Amino acid sequence: MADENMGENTQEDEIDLSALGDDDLVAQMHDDLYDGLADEIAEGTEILLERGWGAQRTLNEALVEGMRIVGIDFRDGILFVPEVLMSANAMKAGMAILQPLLIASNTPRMGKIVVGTVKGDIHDIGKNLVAMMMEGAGFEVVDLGINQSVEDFLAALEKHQPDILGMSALLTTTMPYMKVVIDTLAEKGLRNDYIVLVGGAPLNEEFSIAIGADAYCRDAASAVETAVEQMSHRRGALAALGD
Ligand code: B1M
Repeated sequence: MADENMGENTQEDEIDLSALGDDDLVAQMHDDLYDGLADEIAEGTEILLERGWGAQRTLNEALVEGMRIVGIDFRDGILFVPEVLMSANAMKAGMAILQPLLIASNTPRMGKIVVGTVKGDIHDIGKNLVAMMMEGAGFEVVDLGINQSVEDFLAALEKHQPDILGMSALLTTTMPYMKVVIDTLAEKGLRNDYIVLVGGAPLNEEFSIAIGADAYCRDAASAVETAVEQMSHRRGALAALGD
């Protein structure tokens, strides 16, 4: 008897994501993100989009919120690096589907940004989201990736001549490196050539002022807003100089 039931139990364990209502599906996606199930996250993302959810809502409510929950258990020692890497991988599977939708093809060019995660830091999900949203808002984005030294940033600024330098740091031990980059720009007389925006979970506005950045960006949406604002100030100031 026991043997006969075993197959049934396995089938019952398989959840049909498309049969779930929106709230249950989102809750299930939080669980799947927690368990690092990339295929299920991709499937859930597609289902929400098919049901008319916008890319931004899907990103915020299903993916970013799921990652926030992962972060709490990581902090509390319930999840460890290998598990969180799998969650990050699952998050990226969802983001890959949303990326083209967040990037409108016909938006006018707003400016150019070079963005990277600072030296010693390999967190890239938040930075990738910022890059994606900036691109969606019409910025040309050069994404340098993770673990970027001051030399890497300087070389990229020289090569790409952006309007904005964006730096990301997720660790309290790596956030001071942003000041190293800004101080080096100042020493070389380059600081005023770029708008410097910084972001990452442990930062705040006070820190950004203390290190001499132009602005702190709480999240990807505020990074876009701030970039647009700063670009319009910069263009205004340049126009005034021309008068
Ligand atoms: Co790490 N990790 N991690 N981790 N990790 C944190 C950051 C931590 C807060 C977890 C915790 O304890 N609760 C903690 C830092 C504690 C501290 O410093 N105070 C921590 C730690 C300790 C570590 C290790 C040291 C763990 C270890 O090895 N013992 C290690 C360090 C490795 C290193 O970098 N050298 C480590 C490793 C990892 C993984 C590799 C396993 C993985 C990263 C995978 C990857 O990114 N590819 C990982 C993850 C996933 C996290 C958490 C769980 C999630 C981060 C994330 O992706 N959030 C994180 C906990 C948390 O933050 N709640 C944690 C989602 C993302 C959308 O948000 O990154 O904040 P966020 O980005 C936002 C904003 O901050 C802002 O916009 C983004 C989008 O809205 N923003 C910017 C970010 N960058 C910006 C740049 C801008 C503008 C806005 O420029 C203009």
